[in-house]
Amino acid sequence: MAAQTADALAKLKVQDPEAEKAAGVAKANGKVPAAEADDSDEDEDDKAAAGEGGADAAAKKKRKRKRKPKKAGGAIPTKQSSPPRVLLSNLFPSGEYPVGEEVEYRDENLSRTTDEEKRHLDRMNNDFLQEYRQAAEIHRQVRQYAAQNIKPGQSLTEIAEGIEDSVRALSGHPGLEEGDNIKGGIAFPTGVNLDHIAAHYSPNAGNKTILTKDNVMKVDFGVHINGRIVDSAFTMSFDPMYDNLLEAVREGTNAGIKEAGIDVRMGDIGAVIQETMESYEVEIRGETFPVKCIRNLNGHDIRQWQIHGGKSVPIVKGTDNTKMEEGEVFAIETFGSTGNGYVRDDLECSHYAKRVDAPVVPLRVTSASKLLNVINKNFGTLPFCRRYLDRLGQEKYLLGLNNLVSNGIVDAYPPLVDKKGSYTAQFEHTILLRPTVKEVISRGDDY
Ligand code: HZT
Ligand code: MN
Ligand code: MN
Repeated sequence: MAAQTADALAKLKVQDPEAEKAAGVAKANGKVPAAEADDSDEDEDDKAAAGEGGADAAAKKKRKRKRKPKKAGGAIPTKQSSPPRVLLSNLFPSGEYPVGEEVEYRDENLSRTTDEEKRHLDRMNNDFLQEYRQAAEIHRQVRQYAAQNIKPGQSLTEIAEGIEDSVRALSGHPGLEEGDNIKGGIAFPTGVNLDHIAAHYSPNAGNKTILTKDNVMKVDFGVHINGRIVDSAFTMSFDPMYDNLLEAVREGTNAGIKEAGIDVRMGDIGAVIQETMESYEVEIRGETFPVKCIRNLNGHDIRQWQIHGGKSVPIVKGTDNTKMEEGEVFAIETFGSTGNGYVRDDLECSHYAKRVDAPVVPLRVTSASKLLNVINKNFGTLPFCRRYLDRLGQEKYLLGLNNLVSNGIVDAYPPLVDKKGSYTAQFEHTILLRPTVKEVISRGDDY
């Protein structure tokens, strides 16, 4: 059995399936927060209108209609603000979060959906599921605001910080007190990757880069609740010239998601992604380019507190016979390019993460040892960036940070770039291989 399932089993908090049904589960795509769906005021109005409560109910209804909607003074808000600042748990007081897109398994795994033993396993995972769904709903609400409000002329710093402030507010963990990011919050640095930069670019202090109408920007951010990480990304542009590139990659990712499942081989997933994406071409300023998969980028499994668990999901055809397994979580992400379809490390590094298997060694450089304490308290094994150290008040930490990297305690993730002048796009979703169904946890009405 996969580690995640075993971990969830240990908690063994069995929920009453009938109570669960009665509470009603809001659908991610329907976008109905439980706080609104369960509105008791409306229930009373309905009764009065149906003549159920008689004259008393009718009078009550009148009083209610005249009363001004409650404001401030401790009332729990029922809708998200703009920019998003309302704690998500206040929008879902029942603790039941919207379900992602549930997809039945195929072929010999179709019977899992109705299998009693599998349904039992699924119910035992309720805490795990609600944590994932909460993180996913935060991702949807934050990216909806981001996609609608990011405009040419803004700086990449402004854009990244806007997303990060929203994630902190909705997850309730501002991350400025020690250990503040432990229950939930930012799972890894916000990637704001322009044009030929495919991944792992986030501005460091002093970066003055401004987004223009000609850029193709990949926005990749992560939200976690109790270490359950939702990793999802989209691409935005302001010129329809790039539409085919974006569509090729969006469809590549969707093909990969469709193919994914329990006992499915990684190589088969890579093959359908490549077939789908490379059936497109894109014309940019009069020149036609085939859309190529970036062959040295891939998706990955996700474990609790661990953004990559060791399994890779290729995005080109190959010979990887490794299978996906029950209980595993995967980030299905694909990248297309008008360039080489191959990336290399370049530019100043922003992303870092403490290794899960970091050796415990005495550190002779004082700044390294002090920085490691800060990392342990604030990020654990979750990736972080230089800006997150800055806002915690850390100064002159680069020597210490580089020392942790050379000691194999911290990994550096420099930006990954294709050929200069090329354009790259990315779409990414997190999926759960539940015992009964595949749940595309981060699916929204946007992508
Ligand atoms: C590394 C550092 C981060 C994981 C994929 C990814 C963004 O390229 C095995 C396969 C955040 C994530 C990661 F700060 N990477 N997803 N979203 N980046 S990866 C990788 O290093 S490891 C892919
Ligand atoms: Mn990502
Ligand atoms: Mn990823």
